[in-house]
Amino acid sequence: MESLEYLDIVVRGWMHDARNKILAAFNKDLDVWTKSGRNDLVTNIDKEIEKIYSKNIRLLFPEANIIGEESFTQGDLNMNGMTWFIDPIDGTMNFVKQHCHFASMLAIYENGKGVRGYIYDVVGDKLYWGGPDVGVFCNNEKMKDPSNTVLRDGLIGIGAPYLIHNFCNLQAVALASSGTRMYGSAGIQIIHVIEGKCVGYVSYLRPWDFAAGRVLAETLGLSMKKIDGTPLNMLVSSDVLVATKNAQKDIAKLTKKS
Ligand code: 2AM
Ligand code: CA
Ligand code: CA
Ligand code: CA
Repeated sequence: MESLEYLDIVVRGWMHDARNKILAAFNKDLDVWTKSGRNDLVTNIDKEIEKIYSKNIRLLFPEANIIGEESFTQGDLNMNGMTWFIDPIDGTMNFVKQHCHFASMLAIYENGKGVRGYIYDVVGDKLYWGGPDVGVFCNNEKMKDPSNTVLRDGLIGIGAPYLIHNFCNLQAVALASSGTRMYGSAGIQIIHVIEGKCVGYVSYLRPWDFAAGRVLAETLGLSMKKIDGTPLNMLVSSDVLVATKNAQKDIAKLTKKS
């Protein structure tokens, strides 16, 4: 990759354009379809934004792998060379029902290593972006590493199905924390962890849900792994725990195999 600094300007521009399209859609009728079930929605805006991101990426990097939620087909996936992950709207249910609490996300990996993550809190107009060589920014402001708070002293984000079904004994984790939060958007919940507003977030996630967050979280000294402490596979959906290093240790003591 030639100039990451230039690429950041370009990608941030794409995301600002996407934001304008998404906000304009609040005043129009949406086309909404269900995917795997009635809780899993996609709209014409999700599809449109992903198409625009893909087209922009292809123009600059014709050879790159693109793994996007709305165009994903299970096939011969690999992470050789450059790979982009696209989640055009993360928290589509919130986009449709609340007009807030959703994000737009992009990530860049080179030979499997995270290079850039971009998570845009669209309604809050806060774009969190960066990577290991530059650090993490919120818009133009450099972020500090969040403090290494223990579970007992912090809020924990948990995906609703995991808490309801007590996956891996997560109800004990919720009880040991200062409180539990659920916002229905992985991107928004990961923002809360990198900002130090929550000590962790755990959910079942797909690669485009956690690709950007992983780059930002690890750059800020947070842990992002499976609940059992094993590394994430960027091409596989799994349980994901992003947390301060201390909270990760506390959670490891309370969780069990499910
Ligand atoms: P999405 O809105 O981009 O689909 C809560 O639903 C969070 O989990 C959202 O970030 C959502 O991303 C993600 N998620 C992952 N798999 C999902 C699924 N099968 N159904 C609904 N949400 C899913
Ligand atoms: Ca979806
Ligand atoms: Ca998502
Ligand atoms: Ca999505």
